[in-house]
Amino acid sequence: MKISAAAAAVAAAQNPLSAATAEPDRWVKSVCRFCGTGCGVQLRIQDGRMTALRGDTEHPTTKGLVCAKSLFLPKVVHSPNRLKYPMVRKNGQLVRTSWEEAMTLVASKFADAIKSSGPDSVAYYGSGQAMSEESYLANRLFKGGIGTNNVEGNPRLCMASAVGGYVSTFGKDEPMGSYDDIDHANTFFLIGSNTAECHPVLFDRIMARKQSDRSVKVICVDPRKSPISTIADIYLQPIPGMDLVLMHSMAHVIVRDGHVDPDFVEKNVQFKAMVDDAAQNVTFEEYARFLEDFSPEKAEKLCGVPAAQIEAAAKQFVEGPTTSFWTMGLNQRIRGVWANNLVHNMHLLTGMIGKPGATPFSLTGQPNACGGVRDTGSLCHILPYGRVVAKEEHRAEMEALWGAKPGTIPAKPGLNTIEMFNALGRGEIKAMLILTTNPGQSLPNALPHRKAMKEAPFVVVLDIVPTLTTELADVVLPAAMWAEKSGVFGMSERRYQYHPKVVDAPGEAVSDFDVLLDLARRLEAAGVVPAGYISSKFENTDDVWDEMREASRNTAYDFTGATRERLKAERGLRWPVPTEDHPGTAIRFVKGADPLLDSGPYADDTLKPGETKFYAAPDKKAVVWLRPPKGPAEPADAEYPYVLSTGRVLEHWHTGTMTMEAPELKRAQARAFCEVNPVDAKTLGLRTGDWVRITSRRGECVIRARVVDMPRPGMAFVPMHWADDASLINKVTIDAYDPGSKQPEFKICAVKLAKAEAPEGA
Ligand SMILES: Nc1nc2c(c(=O)[nH]1)N[C@H]1C(S)=C(S)[C@@H](COP(=O)(O)OP(=O)(O)OC[C@H]3O[C@@H](n4cnc5c(=O)[nH]c(N)nc54)[C@H](O)[C@@H]3O)O[C@H]1N2
Ligand SMILES: Nc1nc2c(c(=O)[nH]1)N[C@H]1C(S)=C(S)[C@@H](COP(=O)(O)OP(=O)(O)OC[C@H]3O[C@@H](n4cnc5c(=O)[nH]c(N)nc54)[C@H](O)[C@@H]3O)O[C@H]1N2
Ligand code: SF4
Ligand SMILES: [Mo]
Repeated sequence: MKISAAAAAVAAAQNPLSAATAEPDRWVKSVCRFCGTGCGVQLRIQDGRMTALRGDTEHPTTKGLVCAKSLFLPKVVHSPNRLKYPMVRKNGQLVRTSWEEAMTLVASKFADAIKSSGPDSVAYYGSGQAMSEESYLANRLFKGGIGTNNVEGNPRLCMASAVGGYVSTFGKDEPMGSYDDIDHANTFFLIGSNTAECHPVLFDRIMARKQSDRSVKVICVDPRKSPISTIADIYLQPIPGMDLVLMHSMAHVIVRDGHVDPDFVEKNVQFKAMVDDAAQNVTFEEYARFLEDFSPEKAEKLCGVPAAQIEAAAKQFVEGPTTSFWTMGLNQRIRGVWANNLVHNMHLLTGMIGKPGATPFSLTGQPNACGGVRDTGSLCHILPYGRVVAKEEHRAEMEALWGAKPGTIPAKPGLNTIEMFNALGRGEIKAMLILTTNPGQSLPNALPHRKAMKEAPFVVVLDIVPTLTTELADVVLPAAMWAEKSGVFGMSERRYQYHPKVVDAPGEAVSDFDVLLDLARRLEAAGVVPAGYISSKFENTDDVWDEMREASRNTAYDFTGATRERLKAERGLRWPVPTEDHPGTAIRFVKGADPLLDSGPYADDTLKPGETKFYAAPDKKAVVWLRPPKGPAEPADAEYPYVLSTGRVLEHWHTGTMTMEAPELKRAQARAFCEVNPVDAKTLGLRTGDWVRITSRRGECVIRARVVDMPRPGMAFVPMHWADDASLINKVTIDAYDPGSKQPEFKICAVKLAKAEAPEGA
C-alpha cells in the first residue's frame, strides 16, 4: 500500500477499521513479536479484529507454549492509545497533518541536509523489532542510495558484543547450535541471563530437560539471584563486572585437571593475544601459563566467588554435553566482547561444540535482532550476510546487487549509536529517522541524548503509541505493527519465520516499510538518490525478500532455498538453507550424513561425518583468546559506593509502550522498584516500600525500595520499563561502551543510595 493511496482511501472511508469486511472466524499461524525465543503462535481473527492468541502446538521449537506478554498482544494491537495520524511540530506543538504534508517535509529536510552538508549529515536509527525487509530496505537506501554508513539500531545496545564475540572467535556471527541442543545437554551454563523472565518458553524447555534426567545440572552465574538461581545446582554470585576473572579461573581448573580435548584443540583451535593493538599467535603452553595466575583462590579475591564454587562449576562444565546461554549480563559491558570470548574459550578447550547438546549460544533479546539487523548488516560497520563496509570487495558486491553507483558505500564505518546521538547533539547530524525503537527512554545516560533529540534540527519518529521519543520529535508518523503487516523475523537459532498481515492498522497508520519506500521515492525525485534505485524495484516485502535471498547466495548465510512460499507454509527455516528442498541447518560448522548438519556453501565435503571445521575463522581454526580480566568502566568508589544494575521483569517489555497497554500486565507490575540487599537496607535504614534516591554522576531517580536478598550486597537492581520522570532509570546509567563492540555498559555504574521523600506527583 502506497502512502498516497492510503491517504486517499482514508479520505473516503475515514476509518479503515470500521471498513474491515466481515469474515468467518479463523486462526492464523504467526510468530510472537516479543522476545528472541520466537514462539510460534496462532491468532484468532473475528470481524477484522484479533480477539485471541494461543501457542502453536505444531511449532517445532516452542511446541504450543507462550508466555503472558504474548497472550495480551491482541490488547496491544487494538489499544485505544494507538497513533492514528501523522503529526508535525508547529509552534512547539505536535499537530495533526496529512501524510502528504508530513512526507513532503521529511523528504525535504533529508534532501536539504544531504545537498548542503553531505550524506553523513543524515542518519537512520532502527530496531531488532523491525521486520527483516524493513531493516534491509533502510540499509539499502542509506548506504547504497544516499551514500552514508550512518545506519544503526538498538541491537547496538543489545547484541553487538555477542556479534563481536562470535566474529573474533569463529570468524562469522550467529550461534552455530540451535534450541535442539537443549534436549541433548547434560550441563547448562547460564551466565548473565535471566532466562526465566526474559526467555520464559526456552527456560521451560531447559526445565523439562532437567526434569527428564536427574544427571542434568544447571550452573548459574549472576550477581543477582534471579529466578533461575532457584533451579541452579551450582549458583555463583560474582561481583558485577568481575566474571572475566571467574571464567579464566574455570579455564584454569579445566586445564589443570586435564579436561582439555587435545585432538579437538589440535585440529580446530588456535590461541591469540592482543599485543600493542595487534593480534599475535601464542602457543597452548603460553595460554596455560597465562591461566596460572587465575587459581580459584586468587580469583576468589577478585571476583568474590568462593574458590570451592569455582572448582565445582568447572568440574560440572566438563560433564558435557554442555550448552551455555548468556544475554545482557555479559553483553552490556565495556568488556562484553571479551566476556563472550571467554565463554567460547571453555567450549573450544573441552571440544564442547558442534555435538548435539554442546554449544556456546548467545540468546538474542529481540524478535528480529538476528535476522533483521545482524544478518542484513544494518549497523554502521557491516553489510548484508557477513560482509563488512571496510572491504572493497564486499562493498562492490552489494553495490552491484543493489544497482548503486560504484563507490557509493563509504569505506569508513558510520557513527555507532552513542556517537550518532552525540553527533546529533553537536548538530552534525541534521536529519534523523527513528523507527520501532524508543531511544528517548532506552539510551543510557539519557539526559544529554534526550536533549540532543529535542534540539536537533530534524528528527522523525515512527511509532504505534506516544512515547518519550515521539515527544521530542519534529514529525511523528503512525506505524502499523506486527500483525498489521507481513514480513520475516529471524530469531536466535537462525530460524527465519514469516508473520502475515491479519488485521488492518488503525486510522491512517501504515507500515514502516511503506514509509521507507515512500521516502526513497521522494529522495529519488529530489535527486539525492539515483532515479529508480528503489522505486523501480519493489512494491512490497515479498519483492524485497527475493533480493535478500540473492544477497545471501554463496555466503555462509545462504538461504536462497527459503522462498516466500516455503516460509508462508512452513514453521520457519534455519539458515543455511541453500536449496529449495533443504530442511535448514541445526548445527553449523559440522559436516555429516544428517541433513540438519551444515551443508551450506562453505561446508567442507572432505570432512568425515560429525567432524567440525570452523570454515570462516583465519586458517579455519577458532580462536581461544587471552583477554586481560578487566572490570567495569565505573566501579563503586567512596563517593558512589553502590553498583547499579538494570534489566527486566517478566511482564513488561523494555520501555513499556506495548505491555503497559494491557491492563492485566500493567497491574501485575504496576510500579518501578529498586531491589536492595537486606544488608545494605540495614545500613541505609530502608524498608520495602520506602522511597530511595539513586544518584549517579549523571542523574537521579526516586523509586520505591524492595528489600530482598537478590542483588549481592553492594548492588542495587532497577528494571527499565517505567517512563515517569522519577523512575526513568536511564538518567542514571552510563554510556561508556565496549571499545570493540561499541555496546554500552547498562549493567554497571556507580551510585549513591539514600532514603528519600516521595517524588512529586507520586
Ligand atoms: N520480559 C521480558 N523479556 C525480554 C525483554 C523484556 O524487556 N522483557 N527484552 C528482551 C531483550 S531485547 C533482551 S536483550 C533480553 C535480556 O535478557 P537478560 O539479559 O536475561 O535480562 P536482563 O534483566 O537485562 O539481565 C540479565 C541478568 O544480568 C545480570 N547481570 C548484571 N550484571 C552482571 C555481571 O556483571 N555478570 C553477570 N554474569 N550477570 C550480570 C543481572 O543481574 C540480570 O539478572 O530479554 C528479552 N526478553
Ligand atoms: N537501563 C537499561 N536500558 C536498556 C537496557 C537495559 O538492560 N537497561 N537494554 C537495552 C536493550 S538490550 C534494548 S534491546 C533496548 C530496547 O529499547 P527500545 O527499542 O527503545 O525499547 P522498546 O520499548 O522495545 O521500543 C520499541 C518501540 O517501537 C514501538 N513499536 C512497536 N512495534 C512497532 C512497529 O511495527 N513500528 C514502529 N515504528 N514502532 C513500533 C513501540 O511502541 C516502542 O516505542 O533497550 C536498551 N536499554
Ligand atoms: S517467550 Fe518470548 S517469543 Fe515466546 S511467547 Fe514469550 S515473549 Fe513471545
Ligand atoms: Mo535487547
